[in-house]
Amino acid sequence: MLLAFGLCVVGALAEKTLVQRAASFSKNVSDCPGYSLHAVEATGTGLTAQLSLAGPACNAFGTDYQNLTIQVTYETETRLRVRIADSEDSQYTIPESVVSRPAAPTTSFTNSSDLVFNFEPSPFAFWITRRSSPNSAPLFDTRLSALPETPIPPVITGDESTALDGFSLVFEDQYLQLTSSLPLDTNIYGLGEVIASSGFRRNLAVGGGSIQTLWTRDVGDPVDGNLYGSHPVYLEHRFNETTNEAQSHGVFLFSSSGGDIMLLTPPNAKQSLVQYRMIGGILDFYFFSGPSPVAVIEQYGALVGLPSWIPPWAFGFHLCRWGYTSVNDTMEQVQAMRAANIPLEVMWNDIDLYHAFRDFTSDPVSYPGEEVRAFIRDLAANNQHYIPILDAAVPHLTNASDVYAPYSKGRELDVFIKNPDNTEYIGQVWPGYTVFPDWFANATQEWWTEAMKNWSDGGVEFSGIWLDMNEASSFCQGSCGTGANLNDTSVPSVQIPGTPGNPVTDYPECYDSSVSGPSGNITINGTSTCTNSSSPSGLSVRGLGAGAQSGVDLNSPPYVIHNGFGDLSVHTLATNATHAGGIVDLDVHNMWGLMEEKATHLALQELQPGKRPVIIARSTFPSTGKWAGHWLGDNYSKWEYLYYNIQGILQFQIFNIPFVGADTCGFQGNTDEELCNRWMQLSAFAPFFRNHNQRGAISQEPYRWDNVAKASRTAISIRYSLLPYWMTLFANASMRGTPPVRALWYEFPTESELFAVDRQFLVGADVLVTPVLRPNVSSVEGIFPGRGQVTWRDFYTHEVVKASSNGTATLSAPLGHINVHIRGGAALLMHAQPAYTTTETRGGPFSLLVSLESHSNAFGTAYLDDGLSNPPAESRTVTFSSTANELKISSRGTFTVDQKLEELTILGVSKKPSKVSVGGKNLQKSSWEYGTDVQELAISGVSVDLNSAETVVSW
Ligand code: MIG
Repeated sequence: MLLAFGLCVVGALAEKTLVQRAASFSKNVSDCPGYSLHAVEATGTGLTAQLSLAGPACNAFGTDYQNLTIQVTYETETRLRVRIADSEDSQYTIPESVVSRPAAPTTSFTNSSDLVFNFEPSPFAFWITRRSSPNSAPLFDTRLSALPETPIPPVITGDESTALDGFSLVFEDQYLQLTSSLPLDTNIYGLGEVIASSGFRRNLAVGGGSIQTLWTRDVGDPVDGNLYGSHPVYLEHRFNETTNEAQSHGVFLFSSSGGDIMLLTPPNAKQSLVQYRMIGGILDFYFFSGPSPVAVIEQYGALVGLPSWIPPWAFGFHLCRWGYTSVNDTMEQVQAMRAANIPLEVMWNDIDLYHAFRDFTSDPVSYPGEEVRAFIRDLAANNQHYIPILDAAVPHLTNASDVYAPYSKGRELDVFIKNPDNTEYIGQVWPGYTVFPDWFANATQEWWTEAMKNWSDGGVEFSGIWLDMNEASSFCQGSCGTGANLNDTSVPSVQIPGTPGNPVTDYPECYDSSVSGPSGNITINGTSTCTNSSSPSGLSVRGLGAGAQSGVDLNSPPYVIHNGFGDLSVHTLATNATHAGGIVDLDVHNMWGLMEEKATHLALQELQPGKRPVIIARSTFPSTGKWAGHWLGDNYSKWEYLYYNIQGILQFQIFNIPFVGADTCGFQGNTDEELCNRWMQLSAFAPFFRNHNQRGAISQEPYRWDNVAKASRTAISIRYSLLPYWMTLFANASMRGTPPVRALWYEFPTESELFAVDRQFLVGADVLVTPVLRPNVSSVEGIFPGRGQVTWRDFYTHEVVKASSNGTATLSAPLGHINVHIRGGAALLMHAQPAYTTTETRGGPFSLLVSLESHSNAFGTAYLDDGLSNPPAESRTVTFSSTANELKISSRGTFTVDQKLEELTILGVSKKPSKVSVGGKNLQKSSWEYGTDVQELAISGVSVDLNSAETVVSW
């Protein structure tokens, strides 16, 4: 059967394939001699030294290099680089043109850095300590004395390659291994992209662990398998109960190579381990000293590049599906949303838009260019936007009667990836046989920009771009051109979901379509047939050890990484596909998506000068955030995936790709009313908010069910009122790499009960979201950080949460209600009149919500600009700082804010004031009210100019 490996098709929820692997892993590596160090030289910014192989080559999975060069650079006070490379420089390294990094330091941080590089020469090993706490365990430690002495049997039963023995440094052409010890009780977050069964905090349970395989892969959201993006970076948090000291740091391996990162805690071990097993490239490590988790993420962003500026409209609600059959069908969605009064900001089209699945086209019958243009202009007239899909593969069309310019022009400019013999590399995707842009070729950018321009000129006047299939995905294994009839443009139709023979039949856990009907279109609460609500039917978790199918292909490196598809060329380009300059895809596979994102961003900058490009992409790599945001791919319409949504958002905050969100209501399978209701509400608190659905599944636009419509209106109006807060958080991301969405422990790093919490999240520091993640319940339990020292107020009622002694509280959560709480001490600038679009919302007045901590203080800032220019030419920062009976609003910057602050709500005012004044003038009694129950002072009918340097409000 031609099924596309579970991609876009309804299938098992998670892969269960356990594949045969080489049986002698540990033996190979235990013979490796390691290296000894000599010729150390101090440089102005660190040191360099030579490493030579310390004994006979082991050639475990390739050929050992005799000589290596190590360079240690104290790049800043918080960032240390340890680069180990073959002295002959023949291994692949990522060029500056793909990921540019800050210039080399000009001053010496050798003695001021909080990170200290220590080493022993023979066998060579290094460890990293903190200058500020010299007696703590090293942050990273490759010494054999720090690692287990005896061989460790396979940690994953049945997968011999998870046995460990021999921890020397191995540096071969096709295998690089480095192992560090980690404290037993440490906490690791990041490494990706993954949906981890263990949750946001990675599994380091004794006798187990997890493997992060680095190989970008087009696969519908398996649990614990490698998927779309490759991110060899982790955030580690250590907490000492005795001293109550908490510190975070980060470790990043700058490599595009395929590999496995093993996170393991052997049984009976004294330590946990992280082991890197890379099949190419060099060992180029960066360490970030934190010491707060937010600082680690900022330090990583400063290295790889800060996230792009996001315009306000991108925070609006986006609607998409695969299966809108025509421009009229698409237009009807826009009308239906309007009729239901559910805000719609951005309408999308999937590949239905295309003529014969071809990039840069629109179908002459169902999506005629001029009709698409008229439709998009209508949207624009209503302050709405349009985003179309753009697939990675370009159809290979040589028939003279069927001219397709993107191909013929690209061929002329020599922009496509080649076979080793210099012929065109041919793959196969929706349009049939395809070629793939080679981002390393000289003319590719120019060609891509022009193709995008022609597309837009032809009617598809996009505001932003959706980049799909860029892992890069190809439906055949290896080159499919060889010996094939390339004029055959037939599409492998059986792969398309929703066509006869491939119906979409799945429903959320506990949904009984025989009772509730196959349409799911019911308007009562309680669609669930689960008798108890404890947990949805568990999803099967893929065994940790998947990998090669059987045997080793000549094109496959001897060490078989745990790629979920087995052979590296399955469902993607062949590893020997060749880029300009002779680079083989094996070395750069993981960066194809990033390079396309960069090219698309640069194209948008050229086509829409001065505007902030909006790109949502599937395959990501370090620095993608500079160019694009991300959606979490082909998730399932299942309750479990509603939960996974949260860890996905948190993970991409670490990666500095903060503009992220899931397919709301679920992509694969059919959703139901209740799941869609909860999901619309959760996603209203995610950075990127889009409802997207698979072809052939039941419709799930939010207007389809009355109660989903209602829940959506409520949540979207809160979202739009919080837009100034989102814009501020994202400005801080673009200026400093500060993560907009945070795990609870980031703000409370000494509260160990929070380290594994991933069913709640914080938007910024001050907005705590506690969503319902299971069916058929009307309450939810949440934890309220601060151990009783922090006041959390309900966003809707302003009541203070009364948590039990362990910090938890059970909250009422009927369908249509999402719990949101405001932290004591917060001051949030908001829009007073959330409207149908963000443009209209932004045109209205502001309001301010102040929540005094313990009746005494609050603080907040708001960043304001025109929302358009890139980078912002002018901006303004307004600071709100409050004591028990006074609020100071100070403002600085060059941007002029037209809208006035008209309403202020101050919570935690302990008694009714006798008078209230704004800017020195007493307010009339009718302009303010005091509510004793929730200690709320509500001021209205004022008009505070946010441009004036200082305004004092007192009571
Ligand atoms: O092979 O364009 O993840 O969002 O709807 C499937 C059709 C191709 C995969 C994307 C999904 C999109 C679908 N695409």
